[in-house]
Amino acid sequence: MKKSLLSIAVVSALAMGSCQSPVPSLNEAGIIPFPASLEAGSGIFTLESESGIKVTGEGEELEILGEYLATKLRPATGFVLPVSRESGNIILEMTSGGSPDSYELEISDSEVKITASSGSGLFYGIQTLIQIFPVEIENESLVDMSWKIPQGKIFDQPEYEYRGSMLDVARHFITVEDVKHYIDQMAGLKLNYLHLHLTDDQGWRIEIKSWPKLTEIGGSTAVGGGEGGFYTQEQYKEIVAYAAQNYITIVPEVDMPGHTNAVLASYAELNPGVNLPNGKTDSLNKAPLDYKMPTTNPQAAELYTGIEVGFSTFSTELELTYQFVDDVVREISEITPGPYFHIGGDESHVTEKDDYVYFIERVQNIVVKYGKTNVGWDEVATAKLLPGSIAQFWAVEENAKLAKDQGNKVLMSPAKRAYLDMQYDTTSRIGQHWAAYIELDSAYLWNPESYADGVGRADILGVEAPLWTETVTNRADIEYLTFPRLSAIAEVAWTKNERKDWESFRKRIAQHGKRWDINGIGFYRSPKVDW
Ligand code: TNX
Repeated sequence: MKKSLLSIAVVSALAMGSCQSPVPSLNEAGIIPFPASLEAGSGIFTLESESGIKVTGEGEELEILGEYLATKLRPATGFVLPVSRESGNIILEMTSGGSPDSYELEISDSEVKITASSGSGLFYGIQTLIQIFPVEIENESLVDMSWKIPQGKIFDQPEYEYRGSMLDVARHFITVEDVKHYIDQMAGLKLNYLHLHLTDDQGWRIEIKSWPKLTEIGGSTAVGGGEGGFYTQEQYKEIVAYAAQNYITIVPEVDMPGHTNAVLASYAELNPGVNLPNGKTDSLNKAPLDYKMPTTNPQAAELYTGIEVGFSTFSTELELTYQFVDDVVREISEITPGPYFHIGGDESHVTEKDDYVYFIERVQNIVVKYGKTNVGWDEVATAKLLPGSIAQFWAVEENAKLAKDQGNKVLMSPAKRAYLDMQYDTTSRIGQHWAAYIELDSAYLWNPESYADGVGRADILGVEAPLWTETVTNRADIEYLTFPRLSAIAEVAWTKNERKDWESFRKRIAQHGKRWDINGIGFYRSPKVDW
């Protein structure tokens, strides 16, 4: 019995070896996002048991990057792949000069060499190299096959400096472990900013030591009435550090003055007394029909577990509101090394226009006081933005234009293309469709620089794909809505528009599907692709 099992294993291993598909040319390797320039050679390079990784140039990062690459290649190959300064036929070289995030990758018959002038550049070169290896490289255990890759040369650099995604950890809490898993996927796509939507009507998800009831009360539930959750500051730091190891910067968001019911439920003294919608709104994204002007109300709001938006607001006249904002921005900024602080500012339907403008202008200064650059949803451009502030376009083109006219940059997240919570089609098991149904080709086929009237290349900081989580409760839900669309958005953000090609993307993404299968990632099998 044992023997026959063994011989079946041997035979199938041999068969696998002999049937192994021919090495595709570098043009056909499933590289996503597609590189800035690529020249396919004719030969192949073979990774062997004697191979090693040699790091050269200045910087302690090099050893870490070498180990990172080795860790990716060891399990499936079973090779030792020592990392050293002395020898190895996979070379990571840090040079000086060159634009940040750019790298060169050269594969010859005897060696593979990645050259860059920054850690991020080398990291991106490593991601490309991993994608050039046969998909079986993703396996956690030994695969008996030869590890051949096509020769050629790549020079690569991103079109946009900000390439991001957002997780709404407020509507449903997302655990540290799941955020890290998301970061792993982002890293493979050369995305470099993770925006965390930390607060909303349904939940407050970050410990604030000077206002402890925010998490105690405000963090205690979620959409649908689940148990909620929050990150301690230590856990948040852990996410920040994990992201940094993956060359990803965290952008924290505290959404205000609307989307603040969780705060108003935690601290009565901050509640101006706009009451819950009580189901009296007619559809998503509309203010409550029975809205009345705020009155002073010493009662805390009730916790909210529905999915209406636009019914809550801070009092913009109350001094305590600004003390609160100051404390929150200070505590979060202290544990956020990245340059940005997102103040939300969307859908404040029950804040008077003048009050809204006053609030945004005042809060911008608090953010700057703590050394950060403001980011806000496009509505913030109806206020006078500080120089350098960023407006995140999601819905209203005129707002994006207002930001540009003030000399501010725009982050592109058009809901009709870049919202990962939109359904693919009418049969999608979760998601919303108020903005659009977004099939994979729709997520791919748009050009940030011609999308919003009057907003051109020079006005755009980058592209971000947000995942709102009203209908998302676990990792499987995240993966179903995110993949393959996040790969499409990553290419929109990295690759120049003239080098994008849907037919080529369709083929390349199919290879990623095989990788996701090996990694147990439950992606949406779009009918637009032959998986
Ligand atoms: C609009 S996008 C919102 C969010 C919702 C999302 C659902 C934005 C700035 N506001 O509050 O979660 O729609 O798709």
